[in-house]
This record gives sequence, structure tokens and C-alpha cells, in this order.
Amino acid sequence: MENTDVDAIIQRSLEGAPISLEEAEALLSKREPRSLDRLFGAAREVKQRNFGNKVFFYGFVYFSTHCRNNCSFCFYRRSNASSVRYRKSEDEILSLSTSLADSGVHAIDLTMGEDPIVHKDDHYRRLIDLVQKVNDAVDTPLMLSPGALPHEVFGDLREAGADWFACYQETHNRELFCRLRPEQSYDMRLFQKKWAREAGMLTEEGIMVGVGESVADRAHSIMTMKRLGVDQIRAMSFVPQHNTPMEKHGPSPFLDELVTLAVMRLVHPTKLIPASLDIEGIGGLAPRLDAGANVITSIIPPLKGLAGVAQHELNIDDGGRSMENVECLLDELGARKASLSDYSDLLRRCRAAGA
Ligand code: SAM
Ligand code: MD0
Ligand code: SF4
Repeated sequence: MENTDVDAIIQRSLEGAPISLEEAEALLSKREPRSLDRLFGAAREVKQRNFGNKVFFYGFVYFSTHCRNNCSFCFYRRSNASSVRYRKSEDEILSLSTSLADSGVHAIDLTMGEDPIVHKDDHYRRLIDLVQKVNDAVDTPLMLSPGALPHEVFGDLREAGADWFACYQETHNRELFCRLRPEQSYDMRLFQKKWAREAGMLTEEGIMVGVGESVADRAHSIMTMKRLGVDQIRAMSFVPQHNTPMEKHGPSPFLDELVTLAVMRLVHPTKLIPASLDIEGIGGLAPRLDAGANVITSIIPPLKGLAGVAQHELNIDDGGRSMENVECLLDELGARKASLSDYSDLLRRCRAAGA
């Protein structure tokens, strides 16, 4: 496809026309500097129209890194004996959540591996109680990223105070899913988003970039995210991990992720799209915001013994991912922090749109 075709797709999209699957694929394929400038420029324009230069911050509390699963890309897979394993106590989780809330994050993402202790527990009482206690301790909206749960738990989690449920499919190509998440059910994972939404939670879907998917797969995922009716969507570059089956799988060129974020922004103009600090650390923030992302995720307080997911230590203990540090950089990034009431208004609009 010629540049002019890319120009025409972008122009029509800026005028409000929806992007088709074929057009998304065409945009995702472009690598000439002129097309890329045009694409990133359009993504920024669409973000500006819908959000101005306001960005949101999500604190990240990876409270248990124990996992019963064996995802081939993940540092915390059960077979990785050299992983970093810990399980934070309830008091530690409460104190981490309170200090993140005090630092002014818009949401707190409580994340765990599929910790056997939590997943074997009777009706997930431990998890539901934890959400309830954190919710009692902070006013900040809560996201939960616990892995795949049975249908009947979602209502109780919502009631306990979970505003968001995050569970990433990684890909919408079933065959690739089986290689990435062996012994796990594609449908069960896809249903998580539906069940969470039906229970009144907002939902996040995500894909990884550079795990063996084709450009057509990426386009298909971006369109599928529309059908799922999720409220936040992400793309994260695959980061190879020691002692995992994908250790030698080449790292993903970050440009592929940036292009994916920009096409996501054009296809989903009003959705929240994270710029994760968990891929390239703080140095990766500017290009992701410039590609159309508007949520800074993986804010982690230093020296608390917390890990990231794709980058388990990068910029954590040096304070690079702290709220204070990232806030200081906003001016030079041309962004400003949205207010907490901007965020609650946004969540209200998301809920009304999904109802
Ligand atoms: N255990 C839960 C689960 O898998 O849903 C919650 C953890 S979830 C936040 C971990 C996510 O981080 C994965 O779904 C994947 O998208 C991303 N991730 C994990 N390892 C990664 C890697 N090596 N490179 C890039 N992204 C990765
Ligand atoms: C992040 N490391 O925000 C986190 C994580 C889990 N819900 C999110 C992948 O980048
Ligand atoms: Fe466990 Fe989640 Fe890692 Fe898979 S991605 S091994 S479920 S922590």
C-alpha cells in the first residue's frame, strides 16, 4: 500500500470514520519514517481531543509472585527455580496500598501470580477479604489482576471493592495462545472479561508484541478488543526472561509496540491505554506517550521488596518508577497529571457506556 493510502486511512479516521480490520493491518505494517510520523501524529491528535494532555497513574503492587502456571514467556512460571518468589503479608499489602494512595495515584493494581494458596482457597475467601480490607483502607479505585478465576467469585470481588479486573489474553490466535499459556484454556481466559463486566467491573485486555504473532494477528486483536467492550487496552513488548522456554526468542523491536499503541489509539479513541514502565523502564515513557498512551502503569515504590513483571528490577530500587520521580518528568513530556476527580468522572462514563 502506498503512503497516500495510509494518509487516506488516517485522514478518514481523524474525521471520525471507523477503521476496518484491513486498514488496521495496513497501518500496522508501515515502517517508512514518513508514514510513522503521520501515524504517531494522528494518535497524539486523537488523544489530545479526548483527554487533552492529562495522564493517569496506576500504582502496581505485585503481592505474590508464586504461580501454579507455566507460561512460556514469564519469569514467574512455576518451573523457573531461579525466579524471585515472595508473598506479601496482609499488613504489608495494606501499608503499600496506603502509601501509593497517599502519593496520589489514580488506581492501585493488586497483582499476583496464580498463587496456589489463593487459588486452592475455599471460594477465594482470602482474596475477597484482601480486596475488602484494601478498599476499606483507601479511597483509590482498585484493579485486580489475579489470573483466571471461576465465574462465581466475580460478584463477591465487585462487592468487596474491585473496580477493575485485568486479565490479558496475550494473543487472539488460539494456536499461539496454547504455546504461550500451555495447559490453560483460551475460552476460560476470554470469559474473565465477560464475567467481570457482568459483575459490574471495568475490564482491561492486553496483548504481547513479539511473541511470534503476525501483523494480521495484531490487527485481529485490536478489533477483538472492540467486540469485548473492554475499558482499558494494552500492548507490551515481549522481554526475554532467563530460564524460560522463550529465553532465546529474540527481544521484540520496541517500534512494533509503539506502532501497535498508535493503531490502538486510532481504533479506540476514548479508551485508556497504558504506557508501561515495565518494558524499558523510565526511558521508555516518552515514546509510549508519544504513540498515544495515556496511563502510566507500573508505578512502584522503591526499596519495598516489590518486583515488576517483564522487568523484575529495572528502575525500581533506584526510585525511577516512583510517583515522585515520574511526576517530575511530566513537564518535559508535555503532559500533566489528571485530577482524581477527572478519573472518577471517567470511570463513571465508562460504567455508563458499558451498562
Ligand atoms: N498472573 C496473572 C496473569 O497472568 O494474568 C497476573 C500477572 S499479569 C499482570 C502478567 C502479564 O504481564 C502477562 O499477562 C503478560 O501480558 C505480561 N508479561 C509477563 N511476562 C512478560 C514478558 N516476559 N514480557 C512482556 N510482558 C510480559
Ligand atoms: C504494568 N507490570 O502495569 C504491570 C502489569 C498487571 N495488571 C500490569 C503488566 O505494566
Ligand atoms: Fe503465572 Fe501470570 Fe506468569 Fe503466567 S503470566 S506464569 S499466570 S504469573
